Amino acid sequence: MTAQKLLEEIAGIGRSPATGGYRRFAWTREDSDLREWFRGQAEARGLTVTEDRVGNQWAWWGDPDARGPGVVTGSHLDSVPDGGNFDGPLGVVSALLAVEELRREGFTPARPIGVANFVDEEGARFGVACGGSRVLTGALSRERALALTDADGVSMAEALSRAGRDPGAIGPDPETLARIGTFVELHVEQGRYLADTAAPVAVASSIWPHGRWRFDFPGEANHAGTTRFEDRNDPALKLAALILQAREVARELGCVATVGKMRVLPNGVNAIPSEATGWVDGRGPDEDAVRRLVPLLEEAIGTGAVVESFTPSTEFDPVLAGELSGLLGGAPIIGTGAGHDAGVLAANGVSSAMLFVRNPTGVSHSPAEHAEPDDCEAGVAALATVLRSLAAR
Ligand code: HGY
Ligand code: MN
Ligand code: MN
Repeated sequence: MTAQKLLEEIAGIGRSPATGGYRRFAWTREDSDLREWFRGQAEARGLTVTEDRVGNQWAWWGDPDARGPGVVTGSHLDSVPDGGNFDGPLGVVSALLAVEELRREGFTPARPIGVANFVDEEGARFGVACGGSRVLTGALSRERALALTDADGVSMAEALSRAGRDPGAIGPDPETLARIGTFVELHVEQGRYLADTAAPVAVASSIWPHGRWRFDFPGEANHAGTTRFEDRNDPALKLAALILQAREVARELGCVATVGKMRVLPNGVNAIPSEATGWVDGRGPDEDAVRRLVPLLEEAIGTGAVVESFTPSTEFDPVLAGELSGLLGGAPIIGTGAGHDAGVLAANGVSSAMLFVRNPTGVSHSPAEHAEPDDCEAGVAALATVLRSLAAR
C-alpha cells in the first residue's frame, strides 16, 4: 500500500467537482466519513482507536497508560475551502503506513506508538486555527469553542449535537496529553524550499507567529441607483481600504497579511451594503512586527479589530530537530509560515517535531498543492526511521 493509494481512498470525500478542491469541515458529513475511514484503517493495522474529550482520534500500538508516554505521529484530515489533497491527509496516511512498515518488519517498540487525527486544524468552519489541539491543551477554552459559529450561525455546540456528540463532554484533556512523550507530524511542505533542492524531506525548525483578526464595518443599506455618493455610508469602501492597507502595512513590517475571507451583507448587486466584514491573516518571521501589524492597520483605517486567534513564534526543540536531521542523512532544517497542531503541542510543553515532504509546486491551500508519489514514499520511510529510533528507547 502506498501513500498515493491511501489518499485515493478518500479522494472522493468532500471534493468539489467544480474546482477539484476539498471542502472537509469540522463536524460535517465529510468529517464523519473521514473519521470512520481513519478508524477502519487504524484498526486494520492492529491499532486501538480512542477519542479524547475534544473528539481528536488516537490510534495506539501498545497501551500508553501502562507503558507510556508514547511516540505519537499523525496530523489532520480537515481542509480549508477548496484545499489541496495533501495538507493534513498526507501526514495521516504516512503515519498509518509508517506504523504498518514497523509492524511488518517485526519491530517491537519499547514504548507505545500512536497515530493522531486532530479535529478542526484549519478552523475553516469556526474560525480558530488548530481548534482540536487548542481545546485539548486548554489553549482554547471550551466555553469559547462551543460558542464559535459558522457562516450559517450554527454554533460548534449545535454542530456537535447534530453530529451526535455531547457538547458537554468537550474540554481540555490532560490525561490524553500526558500520553504523548514525543510528537512528530509529517506534512506536505507549504512552500518551495525543497522544490529547489535534491532533498525530498526536511525537518522543521520553527513556525512563524501568526494571527487572525476580524474587522467589522457597519454601513447603511440603500438603493444602488437612487442614492447620491454624498448620501452614502458604504462599508464596502472600508473593506477595500482594509485589503489594500493590510498589504502595505505588512510589507513595511516585513510581514505578510491576507484578507482571504470577506462578507458583505446583504450581498445584493443593486443594494449598498448594510455591513461588511473582513478577516486578516497576519504572519511573519518577527513576532514584534506581527504584533504591531493590526494596531497600525486599525490606525490606518480608523476601525478596531477583534482578535480571533494568535499563535506566538514556535521554536521546535533544536536538539530533537538535529537528531532527526541526522537520522535522515542530514535532511535540511527549515522554518515555515504555516501553523500546525505540532506547533500547538510544542507551545504547551510537548516535545514535538515536524517532517516536510517536497511539494514541487510550493502551492498549498489550493487544488494545485502537490507531492510526487516517490517523495511521498520517501516521507513514509523517513517517518518510519524516526519512529523506529524514538520508540526504541
Ligand atoms: O493556516 C495555516 O497555517 C495552517 O494550514 N492551518
Ligand atoms: Mn493548512
Ligand atoms: Mn495542515
